[in-house]
Amino acid sequence: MKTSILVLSAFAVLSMTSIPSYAKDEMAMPMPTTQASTQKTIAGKGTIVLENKANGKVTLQHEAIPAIGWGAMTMEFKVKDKMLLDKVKQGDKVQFTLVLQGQDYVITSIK
Ligand SMILES: [Cu+2]
Repeated sequence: MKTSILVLSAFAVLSMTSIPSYAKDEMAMPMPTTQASTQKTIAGKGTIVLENKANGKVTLQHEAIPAIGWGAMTMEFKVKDKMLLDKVKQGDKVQFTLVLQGQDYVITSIK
């Protein structure tokens, strides 16, 4: 008797926590859930070490990005559109956003 009450309340807690988050996702993005999770935007801050507009790449010394478990580091990113690099130059302090594209995080905005 006690056990079944425990199981029932555990189930109730699970459904209470999972249903609202699904509902929220659907309201925010009218996309399939699988698509939505890969298109999640991550925000970061950093300094431009080297911009390589010709190749659509930029090397950033970025601060920690806890959302994806990264510490601070210097690394090269691809940019989604080379035009994004028009308004930035070496040494600029920037804020940027990333989305996961395949295996790589690609910069979708930088300023
Ligand atoms: Cu990094």
